[in-house]
Amino acid sequence: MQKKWWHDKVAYQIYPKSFCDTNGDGIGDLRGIISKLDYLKELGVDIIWLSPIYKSPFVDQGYDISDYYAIAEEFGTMEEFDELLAEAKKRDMYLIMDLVVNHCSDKHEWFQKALADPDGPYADYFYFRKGKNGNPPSNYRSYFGGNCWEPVPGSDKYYFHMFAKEQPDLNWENPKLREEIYRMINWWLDKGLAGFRIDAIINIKKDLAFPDMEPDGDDGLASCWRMVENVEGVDALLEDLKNHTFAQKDAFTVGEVFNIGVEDLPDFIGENGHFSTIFDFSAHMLSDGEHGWYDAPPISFDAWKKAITDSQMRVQNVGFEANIIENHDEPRGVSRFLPDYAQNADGAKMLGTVSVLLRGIPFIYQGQEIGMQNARWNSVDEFDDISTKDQYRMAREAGLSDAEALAVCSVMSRDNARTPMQWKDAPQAGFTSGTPWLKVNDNYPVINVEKEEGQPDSVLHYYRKLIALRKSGEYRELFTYGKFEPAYENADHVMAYYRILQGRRVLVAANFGTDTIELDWEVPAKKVLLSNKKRTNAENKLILEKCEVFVTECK
Ligand code: TEU
Ligand code: CA
Repeated sequence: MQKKWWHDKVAYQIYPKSFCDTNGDGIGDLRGIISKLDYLKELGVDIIWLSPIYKSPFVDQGYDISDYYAIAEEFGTMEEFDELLAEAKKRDMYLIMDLVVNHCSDKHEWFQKALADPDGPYADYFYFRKGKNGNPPSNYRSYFGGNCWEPVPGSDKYYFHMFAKEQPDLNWENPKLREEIYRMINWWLDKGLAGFRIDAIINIKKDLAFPDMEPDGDDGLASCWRMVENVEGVDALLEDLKNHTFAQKDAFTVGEVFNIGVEDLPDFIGENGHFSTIFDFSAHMLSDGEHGWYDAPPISFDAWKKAITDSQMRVQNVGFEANIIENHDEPRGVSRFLPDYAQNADGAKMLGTVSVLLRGIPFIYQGQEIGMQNARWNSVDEFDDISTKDQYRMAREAGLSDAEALAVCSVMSRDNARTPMQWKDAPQAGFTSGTPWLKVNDNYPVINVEKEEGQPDSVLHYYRKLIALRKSGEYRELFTYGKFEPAYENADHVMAYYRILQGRRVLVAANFGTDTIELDWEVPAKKVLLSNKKRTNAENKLILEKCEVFVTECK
């Protein structure tokens, strides 16, 4: 396998709106990120992914871009962006941005020109179609609810949007549109970006006939992503994108791609794949309900363990995937994947160890490194997220009470990951001197950076040791290129695996159960590398206490 500069790096996702506010408007900003670069450097971060900071009406929190060449004034200026880029480079850190090109904002000038002339050239930057007998062109439901087709005012046409109606899909069949997108990407790469996280990119290829599909809900509509899953031809578009941009500048790209079959993996992340890597969402897909969050199945430990193991075994002979516990679209991992007795610092350390030491690029989401958890939500009115509000609506339409629907959304809402970063035990957790755009989690007096700096056994100190181990001179190659091999597969509540390289073998083992377990060594311990308990292991047995995680080199 040809070695790449990013193979042994550790990445960190910043959700700028909730990271650090320096001008008291309650909104995180670029100056706030600059002020925390040393904190990220000390954590061991190499690559920083910024969720969108482009000009936007913020209908979908910046994933609705109205000017790809401008920084949203809420976050700061282009000069401050250039300063952030320079400051990151000074610290040998790489910056990647979010590339949102399946759609743009309805306030983008392209779309405004299309509305002004639905038969003109800009209408072909989008999907404008005539309706059928006074109805929308097809019966697709958007990710955020409602029909994917919105009437074009003053015309007999509709426009297509897989997400909110304020996010019209861009027509990638149009070479002029593609050329505009490629120019923009290269403009940002020429500024010095190391690459991109690429949003919802599998959706750019549509079935241009937009055929009606078998309804899958009481609203008589069908989930729009089913149309995308069945259509051929996305590879050609992704190759065209790569060859006109990323490939020319050796950019690092991580695709937000769901449901890639094992037979497609080489095309996506192989030696000459469409992307450098894609996220492993296999554990997150376990909560995909038949209709939505309200009928999402609980995630069992065994299903979670199997998802990760199968993913590692499937990918390791093809390329690398990006491993996550959580991101801005998911609830906090500690609250989602762990039983009540483990939703604490030990649980955070177990999840972090299992994830960061896997084969692939670890992506840590802001706050994961201090063990941040889901917030407590008292009313649906407290949520900001359009997806959460739509899921609440669906739950109520399915007959759930307000309390039941609120409970479901409290577990799954994306806002759980978007409450402000908890810096200290001070008003608004030190995130802002003003009123935060979204409430702070009320557990900030206990879970915050400053407090954990002062606690040697805190999640924060543990993450620093964990990342240092992964990048250490002695083990860097093994954790980057070493083979993944499941360990103790039949031991209840135990998630364990080996990383093996040139005869060296490291065991990662975590006991997610409540009982102390004793297992015969498959390969005896040689040197304990990391543990969240003070115990030393017995010579002849692997012993793991409740919520104990342990990394050891083996003989
Ligand atoms: O998400 C794409 C996506 O399909 C899933 O994340 C899911 O539909 C979404 O989280 C709704 O619950 C990307 C971004 O990560 C997400 O924040 C944006 O809302 C979406 O695209 C539209 O840009
Ligand atoms: Ca601010």
